[in-house]
Amino acid sequence: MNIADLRDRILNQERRALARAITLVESAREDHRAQAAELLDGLRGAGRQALRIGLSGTPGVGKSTFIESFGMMLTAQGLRVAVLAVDPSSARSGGSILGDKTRMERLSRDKNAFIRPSPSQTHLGGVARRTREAVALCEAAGFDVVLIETVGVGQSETVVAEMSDLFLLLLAPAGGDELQGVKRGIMEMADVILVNKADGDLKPTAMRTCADYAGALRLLRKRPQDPEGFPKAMTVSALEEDGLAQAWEEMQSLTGWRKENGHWEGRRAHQAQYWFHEELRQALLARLETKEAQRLVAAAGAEVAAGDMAPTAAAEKVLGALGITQT
Ligand SMILES: Nc1nc2c(ncn2[C@@H]2O[C@H](COP(=O)(O)OP(=O)(O)OP(=O)(O)O)[C@@H](O)[C@H]2O)c(=O)[nH]1
Ligand SMILES: [Mg+2]
Repeated sequence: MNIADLRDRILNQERRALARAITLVESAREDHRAQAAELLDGLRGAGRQALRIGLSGTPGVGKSTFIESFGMMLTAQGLRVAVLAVDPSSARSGGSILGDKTRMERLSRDKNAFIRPSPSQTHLGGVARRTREAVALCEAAGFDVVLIETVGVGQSETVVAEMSDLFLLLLAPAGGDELQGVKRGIMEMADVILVNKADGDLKPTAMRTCADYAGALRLLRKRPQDPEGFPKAMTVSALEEDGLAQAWEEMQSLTGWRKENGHWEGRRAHQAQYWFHEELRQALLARLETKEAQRLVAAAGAEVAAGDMAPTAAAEKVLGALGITQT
């Protein structure tokens, strides 16, 4: 594969080159990893930036429907929109590709849109790296907006929030005064909460739910990266394409404010550092998973169990033998 050629074709906004490059960054093969690194390095200088929007929501809340409606609205304005997904459950990946292709039927046929299903990977760290690299490729290919979707399970919201400029939380209308068991940590990540399905019989419930969340958001600690009035809760109907333009306006106004006040660059710099630390941590953990390391760990573990060595000393010994620390 000619990496310089692939680079030029991506900068030239060729979708097939982009698709091919994403396949390359998804590959775990060592030679592919090296080529991917070369490609990403070559594209960094292009300096293209998209608005990265993370979107999370539980199954059935309407993520696919929202992305289709919202995406179509943006492409109608002449914007180029890429859609990526972080799906930590490999079991679901196969099905969601098919499901989403049918649910995002109009968007997937739009020449200004690019939809890439999640790679089937169980290891969230691997998914995170690949998605991050896919985002960078989409930016280099001149997309204006990159939507990164995740179904709200476990750590995947954090992964998506840490690679997004804006984080949207999609919620369903809920009866009663229960705040749908949304974890505080997830609420704290949200820039805009969208209560979906605000249509037909569900509309009054959606409005009440929205008011509940607006109240809950006001109780959270004020974040420096927010202007007055943010984070914000709003109602939308992805199905009836209602409230989407308002939501987009709010996102743009928040983005504009953050750019003017240095928070946009600040957030990206912070995220780059976060991912550096994650990569470092994972590389170190991977060093402990080699056969040689496992053997050393087992031997030192046996000595510790027998009371022949202290835990700290044993850990130091293994790290030293692996060349991670000086002995
Ligand atoms: N009434 C109403 N129904 C909606 C709306 N948005 C989505 N739905 C319906 O909700 C169901 C689930 O929508 P999806 O878009 O597939 O939801 P999802 O969040 O992508 O679901 P998963 O991919 O399974 O996580 C479908 O039957 C949609 O038609 C809406 O705005 N109003
Ligand atoms: Mg879906």
